[in-house]
Amino acid sequence: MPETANPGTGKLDLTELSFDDFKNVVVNDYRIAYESRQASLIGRREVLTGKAKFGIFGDGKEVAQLAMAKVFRKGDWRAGYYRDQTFMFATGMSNLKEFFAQLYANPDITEDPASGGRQMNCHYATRFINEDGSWINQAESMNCSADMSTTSGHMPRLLGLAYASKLYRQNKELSSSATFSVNGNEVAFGTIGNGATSEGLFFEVFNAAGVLQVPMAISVWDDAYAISVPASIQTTKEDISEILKGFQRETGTNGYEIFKVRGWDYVALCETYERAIAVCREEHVPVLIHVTEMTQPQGHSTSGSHERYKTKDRLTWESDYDCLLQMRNWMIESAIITEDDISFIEDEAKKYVRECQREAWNNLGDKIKADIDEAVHLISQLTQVSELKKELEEVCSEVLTCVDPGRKDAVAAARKALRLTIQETSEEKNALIDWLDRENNKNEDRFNSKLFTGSSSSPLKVNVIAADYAEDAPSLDGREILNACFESNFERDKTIVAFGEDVGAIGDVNQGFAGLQNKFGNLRVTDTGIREASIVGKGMGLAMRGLKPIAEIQYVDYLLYAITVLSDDLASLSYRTAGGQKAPVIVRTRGHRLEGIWHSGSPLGIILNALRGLHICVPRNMTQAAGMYNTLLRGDEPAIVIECLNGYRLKEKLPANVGQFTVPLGKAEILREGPDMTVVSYGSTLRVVMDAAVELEKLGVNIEVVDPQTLYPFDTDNVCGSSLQKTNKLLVVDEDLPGAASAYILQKVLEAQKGYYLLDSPPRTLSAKDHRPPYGSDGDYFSKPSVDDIVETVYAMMSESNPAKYPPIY
Ligand SMILES: Cc1ncc(C[n+]2csc(CCOP(=O)(O)OP(=O)(O)O)c2C)c(N)n1
Ligand SMILES: [Mg+2]
Repeated sequence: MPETANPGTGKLDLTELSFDDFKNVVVNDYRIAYESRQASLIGRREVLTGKAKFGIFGDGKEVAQLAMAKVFRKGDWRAGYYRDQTFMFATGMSNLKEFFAQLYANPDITEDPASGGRQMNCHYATRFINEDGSWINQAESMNCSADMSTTSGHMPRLLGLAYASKLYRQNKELSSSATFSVNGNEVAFGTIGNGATSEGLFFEVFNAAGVLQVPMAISVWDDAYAISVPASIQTTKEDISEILKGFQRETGTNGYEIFKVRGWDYVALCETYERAIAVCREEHVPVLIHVTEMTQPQGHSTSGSHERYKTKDRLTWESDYDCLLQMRNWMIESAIITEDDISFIEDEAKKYVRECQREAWNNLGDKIKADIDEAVHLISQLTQVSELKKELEEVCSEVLTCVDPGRKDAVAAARKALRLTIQETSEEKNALIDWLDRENNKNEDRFNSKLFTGSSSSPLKVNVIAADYAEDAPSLDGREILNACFESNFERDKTIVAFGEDVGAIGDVNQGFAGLQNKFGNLRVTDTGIREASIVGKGMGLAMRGLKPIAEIQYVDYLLYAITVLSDDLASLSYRTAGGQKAPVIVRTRGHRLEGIWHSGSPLGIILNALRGLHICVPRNMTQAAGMYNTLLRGDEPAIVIECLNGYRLKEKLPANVGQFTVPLGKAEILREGPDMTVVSYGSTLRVVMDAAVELEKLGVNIEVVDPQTLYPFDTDNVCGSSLQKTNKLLVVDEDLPGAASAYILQKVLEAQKGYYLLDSPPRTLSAKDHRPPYGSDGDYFSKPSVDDIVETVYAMMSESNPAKYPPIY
């Protein structure tokens, strides 16, 4: 195998340690790594024998993680991937019992605090909010942001976690935020596999951190493979640190410090991490630590065997250069420990890991067994009074003989018993139904809860304050209303920051932030490079560390460049940690009709489908938008606000309390009353609908126009459904694709609000065409709903139900 890295000098910094202390440290490190290896070996066996679904482990990566753990301090952050169990054990952020609890998908957060059984094994997270949603003292704890399975998906978040340190250090107004940071001395540690460095997110974030000069330490665990695909197909020159050399800082430039070290060389690793993290922490210089010559003793995961694609030579090299074996040999050669003593430690470690595994297995198994016993007991009681004794006994015996049963087996048995006894009534059956109800509630909480934090600080619970208008309230451009709203909030709350492309110097392309950088400084109102994924990731990292970011995506059309971060990471964060983490970032963007294929987007269907876990706000004008910002900036859940791109220069009255009034989320408004038809619309099409309403009146048709204001949550007071009680006719108008957001609205109104039963004619949707909107006013007219289209659609529906009164127009 190639000799690529700088060999260690064989020295560790011993200034503070006696030789005995030093030996103890090294031996303890080895024990942690050895236990971690045992966990990987046993974990794989548990999967292969059917006790767990899937396994991916950190074997072959242990020793570097010991070195990384030595320089990881309280207040620091990790954003990493599924190979980091040794690091998590060495820092104490996780332990073996939790490792196995997660492998077995234990939904109890006291057993698997990272995800409450929701994530695959080795997907780590610490809980940094309390049960009530309040923050823990992050400066006093070690912090791990929640892992994901997507390779490189965590990189944008890593940037944000590091950027928070920069803001805490440089913005003196934040010095009172000591529970989040001590003068920005915290490092954000990232880990990534060599293969995942091929992803765009890696390169985007790598560049951004070099520009920003943030304390971000990226370790690349390089085992020369990404599942079966070798480095030759992944990386130019097969060497990531080699090709990133241009990022090395030089005198007078920004940039990185880049290190390369072998993954089996304990001494060199400890030295390297010591040096790298010192410069990163003190000077806020990002560092890359490229750890080469790592191995995969058991292959990539439990899904296949690496003997299929690695050569014999490679496999032999991997077993010779196994980092544990190398560390062991070095310890014996350096007289740190004898062969006998190390064997003893290994035997003890094996026993201990087994114990942890059994405890985790029994712990979950006992609870499942208790559920099954209860279900069987209740079904047996029912058997006593039922005509279907034999069938019910079979249900019991089936569930009792089930191999490795789960909670679903107890519930499924009860449901089957109830199906069988469909014709019977008895107290025993009622008892079973009650039990099933209780179990359903518990399982709802175990498996379906915490899409949002739902704490007392939820934006859904923010006080509703109406907009207040002075008699002589001035009429301003919409953008000026927003500007006044932002200014007031920035004055009120020093933790609010806004950033995005052109947000700083010119105050965004539509001037919502105009003048605010001058007033609040460029740490609070900030330009960024063109990197949408990083903008959202930055927002996430800042929000996780107690700041209130408004992350701006210039046009909603460019949201797709950030959709992976928004969907995989931000939207799933609360759910995938079972409420252990939150990132209340506000994504500000603008869209709907204007001009051209990439400046008229209204992809609400995409957003609704990809971003459950964010509040989705579609204000019809800038005053409503301001009220939504006022709500969201006082809440603790993430949201996206899509402003109307064609509304910035329309006049609106300035509320006297422009920075205080709140628009509640999920509350629909009736903009115009009318008995003939309910027309639901949102965003820019509302103005078109209102114009159409005037035309329709001339034809003797009076429509009721409902603005849901937010699509998620959607009309929680059933305003649409109630309106249908009066009109019995429903039209949904938007400018998304046919069958996209309008289909979602139909589902809400017809199914959830039971509107179906109120209809006396088929419901309709009127949306844009299947293609993107062409450039120019004619393009707009012929591809998005126009006043004429709306008038004719409404009128046709009226005509259909009463042709005598409403003869066809043409
Ligand atoms: C975005 C994405 N693409 C593909 C995958 C499937 N996948 C999972 S792990 C992996 C290989 C990763 O290799 P590397 O980054 O070198 O890390 P290693 O597993 O070797 O430590 C792939 C392709 C994924 N999880 N996410
Ligand atoms: Mg790899």
